[in-house]
Amino acid sequence: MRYSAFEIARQALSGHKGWPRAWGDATPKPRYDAIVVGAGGHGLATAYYLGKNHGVRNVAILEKGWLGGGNTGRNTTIIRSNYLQDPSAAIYEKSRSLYETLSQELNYNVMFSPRGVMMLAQTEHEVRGYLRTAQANALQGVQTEFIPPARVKELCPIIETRGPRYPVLGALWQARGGTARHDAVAWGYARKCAEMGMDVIQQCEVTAVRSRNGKVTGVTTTKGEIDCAKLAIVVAGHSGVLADMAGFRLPIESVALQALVSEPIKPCMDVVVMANTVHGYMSQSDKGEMVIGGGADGYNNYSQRGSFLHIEETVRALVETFPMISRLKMLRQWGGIVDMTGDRSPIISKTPLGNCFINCGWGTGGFKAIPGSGWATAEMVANGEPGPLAAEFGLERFREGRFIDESVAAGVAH
Ligand code: FAD
Ligand code: PYC
Repeated sequence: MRYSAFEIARQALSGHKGWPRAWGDATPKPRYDAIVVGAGGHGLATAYYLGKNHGVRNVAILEKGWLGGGNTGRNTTIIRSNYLQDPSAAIYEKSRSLYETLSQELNYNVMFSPRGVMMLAQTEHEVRGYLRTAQANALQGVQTEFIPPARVKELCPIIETRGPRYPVLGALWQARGGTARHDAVAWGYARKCAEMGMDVIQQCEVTAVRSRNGKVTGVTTTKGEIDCAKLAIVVAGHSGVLADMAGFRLPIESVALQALVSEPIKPCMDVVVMANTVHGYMSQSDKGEMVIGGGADGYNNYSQRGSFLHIEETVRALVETFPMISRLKMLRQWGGIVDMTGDRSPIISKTPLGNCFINCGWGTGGFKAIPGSGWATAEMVANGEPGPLAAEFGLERFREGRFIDESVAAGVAH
């Protein structure tokens, strides 16, 4: 069923009791052309573009919990493409541009809000870094600019630009960056996958990867054995666990990254601000809550909560730049397990196991990448080889020392 204003009016006549389920409770079939492990944004987008762009529709998406319950439903939803290196700018900008029309494409309101993202420069070092990024972005066709403190204040009046420790010296500004509703992105893709006849199977944990003669043959799950011709592992913080099942190792560390929200207040900020020196980032949700995030834990773990230290540090850091938040009550806090690579760039790659592919390593910054990453991963799974968007993100770069260093653009201290 197409969602529309007309349909809402029609459904109102029957008390809104006639809406069909957005996706069903599928029972696994014995075999699929492709299985995607992980129903986060990246897994669902991979399945969607497999169907839409490549006509591969006999697909199951297996999720051990509920869809979007991993990092996709836990992030602070910042979307931008102001990365330094060419391969990163290409995939993040592809993604950002797909976000522009995603609601129309999925016929599902993902609430993309291109309100503008600024990354504050609060040291001379950051000024030089962001000037360099702005120049690189100009060459890459990504629209960003370096703006002076007066413009920062104009765009975001609640910022204290004068200090005390770190005055604002300018900012890297991307006017078409912004936010989207995170779980709506997962729900929108899931609904379209189901519409194409794919099986979205929740509460179905993959516990083993089966293979013969060096090629994947299927997976063992808590709902039984399922065969497949191709397997895509898209499980973010659990990538190392799945890679272990498939018989290879990854250069990934899993750590907790956390966020918190304040009580709702009246609209006071209509841009997204990342303050990477004092270390915190903030935006205001449509409900009025201030959405706040800080750094990742300094140790590896799988607990989806994060340490208390970071809550205090993040809020303390932000109070310097936004003194008005000192009077806010914080409502709730949560964490997600992010998958970090050494160069802070993702892995979209074939693996040592034949017909088994992996998408991971988005670390602290993969929400913004969901549509572009799904597009690129689907292309790789369908053709057996990475296409132009994914070509530089192969696992072999770690062996060859061909890093794509994005530790500054990642914006989150780790
Ligand atoms: P996930 O959404 O984590 O999905 C992976 C899924 O795999 C999970 O649902 C999990 O249950 C499932 N799974 C795991 N093991 C198995 C198994 N054995 N069998 C079946 N299923 C399995 N990015 C941004 O761009 N902007 C931000 O502002 C931003 N803020 C963030 C803030 C926080 C607090 C966190 C934690 C992350 C943030 N990120 C941000 C990063 C972003 O959330 C992630 O990079 C992105 O969501 C990863 O998506 P995914 O689909 O790969 O992973
Ligand atoms: O990648 O923009 C980002 C981000 C902000 C907060 C966490 N990640």
